[in-house]
Parts: sequence; structure tokens; C-alpha cells
Amino acid sequence: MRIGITCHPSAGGSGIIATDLGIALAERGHTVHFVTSEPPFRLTQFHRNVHSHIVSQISYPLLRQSPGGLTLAAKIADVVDEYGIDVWHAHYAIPNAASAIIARSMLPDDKRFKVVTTLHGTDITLVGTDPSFYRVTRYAMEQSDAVTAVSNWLRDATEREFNLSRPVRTIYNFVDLQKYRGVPSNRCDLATPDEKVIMHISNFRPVKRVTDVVRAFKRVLDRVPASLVMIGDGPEKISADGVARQLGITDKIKYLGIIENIESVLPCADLIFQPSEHESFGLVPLEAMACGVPVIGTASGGITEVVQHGVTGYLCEVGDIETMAKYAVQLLTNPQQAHDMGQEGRKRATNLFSKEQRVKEYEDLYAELLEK
Ligand code: GMT
Repeated sequence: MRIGITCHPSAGGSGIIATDLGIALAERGHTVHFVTSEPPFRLTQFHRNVHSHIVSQISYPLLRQSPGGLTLAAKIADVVDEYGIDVWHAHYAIPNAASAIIARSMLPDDKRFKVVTTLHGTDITLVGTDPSFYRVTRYAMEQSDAVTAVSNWLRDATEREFNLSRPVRTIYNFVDLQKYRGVPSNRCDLATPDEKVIMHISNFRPVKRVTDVVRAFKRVLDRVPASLVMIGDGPEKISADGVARQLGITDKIKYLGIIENIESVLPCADLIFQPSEHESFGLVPLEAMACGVPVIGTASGGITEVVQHGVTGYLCEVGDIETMAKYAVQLLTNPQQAHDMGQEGRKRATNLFSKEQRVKEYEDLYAELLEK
């Protein structure tokens, strides 16, 4: 098949899933065309059958903001016109699905393609339900040939909010189990030999509640020698710094910034903190599980479908840093239990979230649409 993909090129989970999916489809013999505003974060090397097209940005004094959704639509139409595309896979309804739909309507009948829209969460939970976007988000989904969501929680939330005429299908996110695996750790020089390593990975947006990470860590530190490793960057980093300063623990926290090959540091963690307000899926917890690292997170949104409470980690109420710290101390002082939970996580990742299963599911969906 000839497949087009649009996604956000930044370091978030949706871009990672879209890029890994595209590369995997290309490895299976399909031709894949990415159209993005800049090269996708994970598309760093040459892959056979993969093409990357960058949308040009217009700068003109009359236009206060670049009309990104329209330039994207024009680029999609150009790529389809030149190469021919059977299925366009838009990751995020806004603007990606809307742009694909505009592109399709601009083309003659013999060049028209199927549109698959995958919802990743914030397009529905934050942006899509805003009154200013609601109508266009709903239209983009209704005009798509298939809409998928990355968890049952997101599927149900979408169906509830948007009252669509056709059901949304869950296709879970996935992890590459060859790449993400527990390797004998030299602790990556992240801590002294007597310290445990707690890790947090995110884009430091308010929804990630990074100050909860710091506060829970302080409670752990009162009982267990430990180091907190923060990976990623974003608007709440400054608040996390401020809280750490107030608590007098800045010397126990390391910021590593944005890391492309996260699989090389994740196995060095003794546990992961993910105290988000909500997650439509929670790709970081899944990647941690694949590496055999237990997760302490919040029982909110699709993360409950990824992390199994009491088996692959623990899920607490949002904001309940006391309970998070209690579970963390329990795991850090009981390495056998932590190891067993890590192994259960790896098993769950293998059984439910392998890349092979999910890529096949998307491939079958495309084929089903083309048969119609
Ligand atoms: O979490 C973010 O802020 C980034 C966002 C994205 O677009 O990458 O993540 C969303 O999509 C991921 C991949 O499907 C999910 O694993 C995340 O749970 C979801 N984030 C939220 O729902 C807050």
C-alpha cells in the first residue's frame, strides 16, 4: 500500500507512535510518506521505502500567524498528486485530519484516498472539546473513513463528547520489545552505588504534575538514599526547580533534557513516577514496563489499561503524593518485589502491546477500508 502519515514532529508519544508505525510499515514493504512541519523526532536515519516531506511555512506581514493547517493540506495534496496515496493516516484530529480531508476534497476523484484518524488524547480532552474547535474536530472525525483511539478510555470519552455516527475503534499503542528491554545496568552514572534511581520522563506540561514528582521524591528521600532523574523539558520545569529549591533537594535531582534514545537510560531506573492528571494511554509507563521497570502512576484515564495495579506497579489517586511515596519506599527497600513487578510489566507489554501486533492491526484496517 501507499500510505501517507501526518503527525506532530516533537518528542511526544503521538509522534513517536506515528513514526515507529511508518517505519514498521515500510519494513513490511509498504511505501510511506511523512508530511510534517519539521522532520519527525524519531526519523533520524535513512529507511528504505520511507519519504519525508516538510511543509513550508509562510511568513507575510499581513498574516499574524502562519496558516499551518492550510499549508499542510496543500502539501498533502501535492504529495498525493505526485506519488499517489491509498490511505492517509492522520495522528490527531486537529489540524492533521482536517488538513487531510481538505486535501482530499481538492483532488480529482481518481486521486482520492481513504483517511484514518488516530486520536491520542489531548486533541479530544483539551483541544477538541473547546467550543472554538468542537465543530471542526467533530467534522474531521465524521469525514474520516475510520477513527481509532489509543485506549478504551479515550474511545469512550470521544463517543460520549462527540456523539459520532460511527463507532471509534481502539488500537492500543505499542512498544518495540527488541529495543526496550532491561539490560544489566551500570546505573548509567546517574547515582552513587548506595542510591536508588527514580525517573520521570515527560514534556513537563501542567497535566504531567511534575511538582508532585519532586514532592513525592522528597518523602522517599527522607527514608531511602535516592537520586531523581528528570528527562524531557517544558513549561513546568521552572516550577519543579522552585519546589526542589524550597525543599532543599536540588543536589539530588538531575535534569537530562530531551533524549532521543530513551531506551538507553530507562533500564537504569529502579522505578518510574508518572503522576499525571490524566493520560489517554501513557507511553512512558509502557516503555518502562518493557524494560522491566515498575511504574508508580495515577489511576486516571487510559493508564489504567496499561499499568496493572499491584502487578506491574501501583496506581494512586491524582495528587496523593503520600501514597506514591509509600509505594516507592516499599519497592525500593524490597528489590525482589520490584524485580518481580518489573518482570510482570515486561510480560504484560509482550502479551498486549507488542509492535508486531499493533502494526498488523493498522495494516488490516487500511486493507479493510480499501476493499470497501
Ligand atoms: O502527553 C503529552 O503531552 C503528549 C501527547 C502527544 O501528543 O504525544 O501524548 C498523548 O499521546 C500519547 C501517545 O498516544 C499518549 O501516550 C499520552 O497519554 C497522551 N497524553 C495525554 O493524554 C495527556
